[in-house]
Amino acid sequence: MREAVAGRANVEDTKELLSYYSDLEKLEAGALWTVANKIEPWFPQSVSAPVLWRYRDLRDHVLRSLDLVTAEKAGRRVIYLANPHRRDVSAAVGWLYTGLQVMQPGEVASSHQHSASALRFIMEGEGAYTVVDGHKMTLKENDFVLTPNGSWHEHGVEAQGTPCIWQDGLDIPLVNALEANFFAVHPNGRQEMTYAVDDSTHTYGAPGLMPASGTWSKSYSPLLKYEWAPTYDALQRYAKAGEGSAFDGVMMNYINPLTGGPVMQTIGASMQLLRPGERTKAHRHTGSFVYQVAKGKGYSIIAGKRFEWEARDIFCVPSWAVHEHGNSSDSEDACLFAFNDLPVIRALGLYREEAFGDNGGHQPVT
Ligand code: 1HN
Repeated sequence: MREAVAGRANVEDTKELLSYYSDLEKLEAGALWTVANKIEPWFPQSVSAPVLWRYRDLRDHVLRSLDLVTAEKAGRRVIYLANPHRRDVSAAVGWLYTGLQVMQPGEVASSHQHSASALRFIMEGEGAYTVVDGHKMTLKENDFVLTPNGSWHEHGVEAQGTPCIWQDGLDIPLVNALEANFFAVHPNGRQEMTYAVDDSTHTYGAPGLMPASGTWSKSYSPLLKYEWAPTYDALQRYAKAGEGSAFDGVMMNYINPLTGGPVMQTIGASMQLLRPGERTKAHRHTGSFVYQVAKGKGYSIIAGKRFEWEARDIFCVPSWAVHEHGNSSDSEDACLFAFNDLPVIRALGLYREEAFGDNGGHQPVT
């Protein structure tokens, strides 16, 4: 790939050079100028395509898996979402994985740990719970729960519950790309539930408050479950207090309350509210995002392609793709949950953001 720009590689092939390249190749070596323009793009070139996965298309297939495999045999009964250009690494976008997990009432999946960090966003059903290092958390629709890297975790649905479906999000493609992934099955299959049910949220989940005594010694966030009701309430209050962002609407990050930073070392998460008729300005930034529509109906334009979404649909925005979101209702708000790899991008000094064009800001949809 030659480029006629000063500072870029622009070497024409000659007979001598071609034979030189083949000599180098035999020695597992090569001339940088033959690949330099490709490996040093002018701006990020995401391999991932923007994709919308419609829940109404997937839901029946997810439920079908209940009859086809046991949770025991499958380990986890999950339908993963594949990016058409990233099939080799089971990534939904960039280095992020996502899937839909389903469990029957009375089922418990065995406890395990891995180096990948994981999260769940609850989509439907009654009676789901997750246990993380002995902390049992009950889960309802639109609750968000962490299973940080290295923590023992297992999921289940109470016998008197209903089939439950949730979205899993992991950085597993990243951890595998870094060749740093370990996995272990819990020696007893199940963990002891050593703490009061929901103690994490009861202790660390009150906004603006921290327990006056006690210490937290783990490296991960002491708040492991973020419930929907206070999240939605916080967004509505924030919406009353100001305009929010022209690019993101009324958006709040889920945080580790001890650090104020992202929920996990490698994964950040947010919830954003788009007011009735709101349409955000288009922008782009580095970092990959997986969204789930928590509420409402709308559309996103991602890299020039329009996707119409409704509650429970999942879609992705690849790194540096120009994107904007719109709420297509004139009376209801819309909420988008998202998780991303921004903590990694920022820790490596790779965050960049840029406004794109100008659509006049918060324009009503016409
Ligand atoms: C995992 O541990 C879970 O714990 C779900 O429920 C999905 C996908 C890849 C690797 C590990 C879980 C997963 C996963």
